[in-house]
Amino acid sequence: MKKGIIAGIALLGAVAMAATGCSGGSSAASGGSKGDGVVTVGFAQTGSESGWRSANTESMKDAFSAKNGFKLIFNAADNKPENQIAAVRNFINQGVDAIVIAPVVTTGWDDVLKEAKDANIPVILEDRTIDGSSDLYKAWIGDDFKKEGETAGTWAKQTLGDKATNMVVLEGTTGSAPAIDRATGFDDAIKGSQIKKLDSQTGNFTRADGKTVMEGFLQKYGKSINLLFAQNDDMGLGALDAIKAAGLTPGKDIQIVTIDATHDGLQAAANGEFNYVVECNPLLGPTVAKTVKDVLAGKDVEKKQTAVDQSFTPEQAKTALPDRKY
Ligand code: GZL
Repeated sequence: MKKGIIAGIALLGAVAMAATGCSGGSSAASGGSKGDGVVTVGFAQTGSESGWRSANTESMKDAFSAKNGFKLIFNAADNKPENQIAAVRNFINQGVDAIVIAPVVTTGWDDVLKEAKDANIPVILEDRTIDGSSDLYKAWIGDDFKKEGETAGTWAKQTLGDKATNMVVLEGTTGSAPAIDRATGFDDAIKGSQIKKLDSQTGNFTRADGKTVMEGFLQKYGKSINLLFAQNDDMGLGALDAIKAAGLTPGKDIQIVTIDATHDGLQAAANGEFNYVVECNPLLGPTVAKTVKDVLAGKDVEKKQTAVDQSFTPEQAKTALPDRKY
């Protein structure tokens, strides 16, 4: 499989993309339009669970705008897989030119994606991945969740790993690719350290659930907690409220590492409340839109296009904040 960095794509809110493999384009040589030059795209988004999701939705809506030659039919599934599958079936019934999906969870996609394939409607995945056969979609554009977990875990091991450390974990949406892969990457990275996982529970990538679950951790483990790994900023931000309400100082009594690097997450780092933040760039819209047009024009497209992410200490967060696009 060909692998390389595609840095030359002209993207607004550019993210450098690493590309792997190729897939055959669609047979729709006309560019997919109904003869009016407008490409109709159904986009099945997860919902509006976090700041990251809001930034991703904005990026996608900007990229799939009328001025760029698209008619976007947008659906947010309230993080319910059944809603998302129903939305995709609806797009198929409407005869859209292409379907883009940010899959809430990795499972349950084979049947509806086969229906899309039978209807000759190309599917492109953005953000999250699925377990189904890669023959069922033309391309995936997103971030390397396992690497994000490894980066967070490596920081934790280097910072705390040489002394007895009790950790709690706020997991993302159960069954979602980021929750699965971030946990795998983090756990691999802390192997051999003295970091002990006291508990791990889903906070559904939301602030509210992050706060509630952290309250439970604090009631159960109290001051014995030394480290929180929150699989996204929003759950970490919710946990801050619980930690302060318990009379503890976040970033000191409990060190916190999170993933996303949204504006609020970097602000928490700049304030010294988060100790390390790993980026997961949500500005995927331009690359996804270019991929849709290339597929509809029958061009070969990269099967996997991975955004290049960075990470931030509190000092690096302070420096980065003024120029952040999300
Ligand atoms: C990651 C994305 C995750 C974010 C969360 O690419 O799927 O979903 O980390 C978001 O903030 O809710």
